[in-house]
Parts: sequence; C-alpha cells; structure tokens
Amino acid sequence: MGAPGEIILHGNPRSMYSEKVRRVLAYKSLDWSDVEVPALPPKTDLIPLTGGYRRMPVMQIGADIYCDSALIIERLEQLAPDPTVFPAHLAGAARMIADWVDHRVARWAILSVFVDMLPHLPEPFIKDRTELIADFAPDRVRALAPNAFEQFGQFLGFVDTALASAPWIAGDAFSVADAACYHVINFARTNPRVAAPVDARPRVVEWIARVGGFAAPTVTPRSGAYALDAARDASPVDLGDTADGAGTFALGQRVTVGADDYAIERMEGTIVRLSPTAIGIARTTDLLGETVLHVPRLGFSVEILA
Ligand SMILES: N[C@@H](CCC(=O)N[C@@H](CS)C(=O)NCC(=O)O)C(=O)O
Repeated sequence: MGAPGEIILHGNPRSMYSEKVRRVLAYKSLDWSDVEVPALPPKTDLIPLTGGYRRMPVMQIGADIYCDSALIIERLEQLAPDPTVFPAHLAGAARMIADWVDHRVARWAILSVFVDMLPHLPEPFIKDRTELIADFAPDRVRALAPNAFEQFGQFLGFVDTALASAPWIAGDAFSVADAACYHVINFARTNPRVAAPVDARPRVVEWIARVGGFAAPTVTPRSGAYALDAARDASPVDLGDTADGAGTFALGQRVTVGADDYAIERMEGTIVRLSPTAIGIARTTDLLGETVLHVPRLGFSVEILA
C-alpha cells in the first residue's frame, strides 16, 4: 500500500526528461519514490497505469497518473508552491523556453549524441526508436547529426548569453526554464565531442554545477508491482478542475487523448478534470479500478468520441 500523497516517479536514470523533473523535485526538497521503467516495451508495469502511454517520465500519486514532464512539474508546483519554479515575473517566458527546449533543442542534442552511439546500440533499440521517430533511423541520424550539432551550438550561445546578464536562464530566479535547459545539456555532455563546446563556456559550466548541486531529497526505490498496488488501493483526488475556460470540452465527455508528436498511442476515458491547461480522464480497469490519467493540453490532442 502506497503512503498517502507519495510521489512515485516512473522514469529511468538515463531518461533526460526524467532528469528535468528530478531537478525540480530536488529544488523543492520533495522526497519521492523511484520506479525504474525499462527502455523498451513491453513496459508491463507502466502501461496498465497509463492505458497505453509509454514515455517517461510519468508521475503517480495514488490513483492519479500524470503524463509529460511539463504537466508533472505544474502539479508539483501546486503541491509545493514554495520555492516556486514559476516565479510570477518570469513564468510566461520560462514556460515558453521550456517548451522550445523540450520539443526542439532536445532533438538536436539527441541526434548529436546518438550518431556516435549507433555502432554500440542494440538492434531492438534502434528498431523501436526508428518506429517512434523516423529521423532516428541510422541513415537519417547520420545525415542530420552534423547540422543538429551546429544548432545545438547556437542554443548553447543563447544559454551563455542569458547567463551573462542573470544568474538563471529566465532571469533572477531558478525556474522551469533552468530545469529544461539543464536536462538536455546534461544529456549532451555524456558524449565528449558534444561536451566540448559546453565545457568551453565557464558560465554554463558553473550554472550546471549549481542546478546539478541542489541537495538530494530522499529517493526510495520501488517496484512496478508496488506502484500498481498503490493505484489499486487509492481513489483519484478531486482537484476541483471543472472547466477549460473556452468551453471546448466538458466534464463527462468520452474522449481519447494522445501526444501529438511521437509515441502517439491514444488513451480513452471520460473527462473528470478540466482546466485551461490540463485534462484528466477517468479509466476503469479490472486490474486497478478507477484511475485518472492527466495530460497537458499543450502537446496533446483530445478527440471527442461520437
Ligand atoms: N514531452 C515528453 C517527452 C518524454 C520523452 O520523450 N521521454 C523519452 C525518454 S527521455 C521516452 O519516453 N522515449 C520513449 C520511451 O522510452 O519509450 C515529456 O516532457 O515528458
């Protein structure tokens, strides 16, 4: 049985987007439980929780399941607003920077690193990632990597310039923008060739040490079976979200939701949480009873079932 309010993060030590969330958990001094998700399907302990969503990270609090690092961090902010990762005077820019980094810069970093890993990657891994993203086919990676590395260098220039005038990416306070820039740079640095232009920038190196150096909270390893029990034993929490502002969707509608970029499997359920930025759908399964799957509106599509 999971502890009430226990934050369970389904991720992987090598998952860059999981690291983004881990930085926020550390900044907020939030203890959390760690369920390691395998790199390849079938992700037998994750899929029953999500109904199909396979990406990492996923956050679980009891019977509430949160997809996507952006939404996970918004929920962490609601749970523990102090210290904030959305300082009021920086929040708009910080959210936009984070989205740009996650959806554009991350791909430059992955291609730059991936090209040198290709000879060492197991065939099933390459096959799986090529099915997810056509540009991850080995020939495409080799063709795209030089320009991706160049683009990544442009991004590093932006980071360096930002840090020349302020201690943090978006200004005078740590924000979600730092967590987003950090996770791609931290991943890129695993490759010495890609690390070189990072290490040539002392301001960036000093900032990496600050973001990476937040005191580590207590992390409790948990099994996938533990997480499934925690979902089965809990009931979804009423977040009080009942309208999206625009009237596009309504509580009680039967919908499918899915990411709009890759790993686009769709999950079906009934809308039970609705805000201008997020949607929660209730799903009932024999294994877990009722759970609520929360997805962000940005980066996900919602389709109403007839
Ligand atoms: N927009 C998503 C991206 C998540 C993502 O692509 N995660 C990678 C791992 S870092 C992933 O799940 N890849 C496919 C897989 O592992 O099955 C987020 O911010 O959480």
